[in-house]
Amino acid sequence: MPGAHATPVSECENTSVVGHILLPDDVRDTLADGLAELAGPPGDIDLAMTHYHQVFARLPLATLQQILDFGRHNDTPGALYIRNLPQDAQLPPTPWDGLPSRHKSTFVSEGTLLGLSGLLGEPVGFLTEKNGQVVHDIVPVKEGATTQTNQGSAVFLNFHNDIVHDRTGYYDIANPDFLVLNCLRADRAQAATTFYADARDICRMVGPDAIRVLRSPLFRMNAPGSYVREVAGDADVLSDPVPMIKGPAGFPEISSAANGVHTLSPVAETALALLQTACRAVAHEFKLRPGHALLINNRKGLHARSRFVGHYDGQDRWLQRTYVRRSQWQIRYRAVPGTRRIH
Ligand SMILES: O=C(O)CCC(=O)C(=O)O
Ligand SMILES: [Fe+2]
Repeated sequence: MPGAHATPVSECENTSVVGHILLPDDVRDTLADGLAELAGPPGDIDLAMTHYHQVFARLPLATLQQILDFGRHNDTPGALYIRNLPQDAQLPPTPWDGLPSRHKSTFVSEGTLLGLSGLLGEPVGFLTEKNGQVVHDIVPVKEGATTQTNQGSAVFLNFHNDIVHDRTGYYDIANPDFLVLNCLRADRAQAATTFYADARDICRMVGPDAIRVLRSPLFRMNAPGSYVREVAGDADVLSDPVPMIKGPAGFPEISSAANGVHTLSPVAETALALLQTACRAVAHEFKLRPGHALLINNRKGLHARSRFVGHYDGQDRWLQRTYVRRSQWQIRYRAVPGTRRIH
C-alpha cells in the first residue's frame, strides 16, 4: 500500500514468558489409554507417529492449540513446560551407558515424547548424535561426567543450543528447531535443574553495544562433544566465523556451542562473557520430574543444566529426548540413503 510501512520493532522488544500446562488427571488418563493401544516399541515410526497424532488430538482444544501455537508462531514463548503426563507403570533401571535400555517393556514415555514432538514437527535423528536414534536417552555417563555434553553431571552444562556438525561450515542450519525432554526419573537428590534463557530477554539485558558485536561473525562454534569424540579423534572442529545472534531485531535467533565458542577478538570475548552472565540472569528454571516434559525452541533461546550427582547404579536421572524439525526439506542434502528421518 503506498505510504504504508511496517512499524519499526526495536531490538528485542518482545517479552518472553514461558508457557505452562498442568494436565487434569482425566486428560492424562485418556492419553495413557490411547498409548496403551500401541503395545510394542515404535517399529514403523511413521505409523506410530500417526497413531500418536490421533491420541494427542484428544487433548482439550485450548491445550492442543497452546502446544500447536508454541510450534508454529514466531511470537510465542521459547519454552513450554507440561506436567502430569502419562508415565510407564514400571520403569527398569536407568541405563548407564547412554544407550537405550534393553529392559523397557512398556513404551508410554516414548509415546508421550513422540506424541508431543509430532505436534511441533518431525522428530529426526542425526548419525553423529546417539547413532541416529530418534529417541535419545539422556542419562549421566561416568566417562562423560565432566564433559559439556548431555552425558555430563558433575559440571554445569553451559548455556547452549543443540547444534550439529555440518560440512557447510555452519552448525546452526541443519540442527533441530525444537528439542523435547521427557522426564522418566529424577536424580535422587532432586537437584538437577534445566534452564531456558530467551534471546529476547538476553538482548534486552546485554544492551545495544554488545548486541552489535554478537551480531558480527566474530565467533567459531566447536562441533558437539559427540562428534569431536567419535569422529574427529578429540580434536576441535570449528565452524566458519559466525554471529551468535541473527535475524530481525524483534525475533532474534541465537546460537552458542556447548562444547566451546572460540572468539576472534577481545571485544567478542567481552560480549560473550556478557551473554553468559545475561543468560544466568534471565533464565527460567525447571526441575523436571517424572510426568513432566519441557519443550524447547532451539532457535529462540539457549538452555543449560545444573550440576547433579550421578551414581551409575540404575537409579540415576533419566530423560528421553527428541530433536524436532518443522520440515526436513532444507536438510535433505544430509539424508542417509534408505532412511527417511536420519541425517
Ligand atoms: O539434562 C538436561 O536437563 C538438558 C540437557 C541438554 O542440554 C540436552 O539434552 O540437550
Ligand atoms: Fe542441549
